[in-house]
Amino acid sequence: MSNKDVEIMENIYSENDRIAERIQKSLHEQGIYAINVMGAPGVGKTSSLIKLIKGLNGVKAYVIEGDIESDIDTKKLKALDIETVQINTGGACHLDGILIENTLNDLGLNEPGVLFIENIGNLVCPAEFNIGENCKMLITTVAEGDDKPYKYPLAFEKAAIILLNKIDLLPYLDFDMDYYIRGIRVLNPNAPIIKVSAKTGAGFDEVCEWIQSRM
Ligand SMILES: Nc1nc2c(ncn2[C@@H]2O[C@H](COP(=O)(O)OP(=O)(O)OP(=O)(O)O)[C@@H](O)[C@H]2O)c(=O)[nH]1
Ligand SMILES: [Mg+2]
Repeated sequence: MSNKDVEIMENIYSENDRIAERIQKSLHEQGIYAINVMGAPGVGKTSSLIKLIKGLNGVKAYVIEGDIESDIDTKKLKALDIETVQINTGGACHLDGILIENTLNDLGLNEPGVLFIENIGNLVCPAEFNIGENCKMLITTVAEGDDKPYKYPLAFEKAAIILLNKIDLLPYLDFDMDYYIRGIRVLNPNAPIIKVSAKTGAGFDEVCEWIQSRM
């Protein structure tokens, strides 16, 4: 990358951070706690949101769904009466501040609660952009392999909480739990790592307690 390219990238990041701060302030004033949900395609982001929103009984929940194409996840959530709006990036691999700011009005946040923002399925780019969230939640799975913290460090480093999903599949896989956790701890000494299954519901009580303690 040339010096000019580096300068342009720095400007993009700092402009995005400025917008993200504005979103954060506005959400805070409205009593909204925002969680940026990151993870590779198919790790169970939408399935986990469904479990979490059910578990956060009594807390008003809103969702922004980020996808490159389609409104499949939004339809799934709306069928469960969860207030959801869709963002389609049409190719971009992550959500950014402008996209979120332009979408918030469509959500009509009318009471305090929690806003889950399901980022584009991608273990790399979403970690680079703040979108006005209070914290980042990373979802990984036993099916992706135990080496992911070593290969895709930034998402693990930035996460305030890490869910290891699909633990119901552990009997069928060679997943070295110690190796996985050691890889995370080098990058991120403190984030809780919670083993969950969005299929059986295991582990989600603990995640809900963590969210409520942060709100
Ligand atoms: N066995 C098992 N399957 C799961 C679990 N969680 C999700 N799945 C399945 O994994 C697939 C993907 O789940 P989604 O919730 O759509 O994943 P996602 O991360 O939202 O996917 P994208 O939005 O496409 O990136 C679906 O077939 C789910 O039923 C789990 O804990 N165990
Ligand atoms: Mg999804």
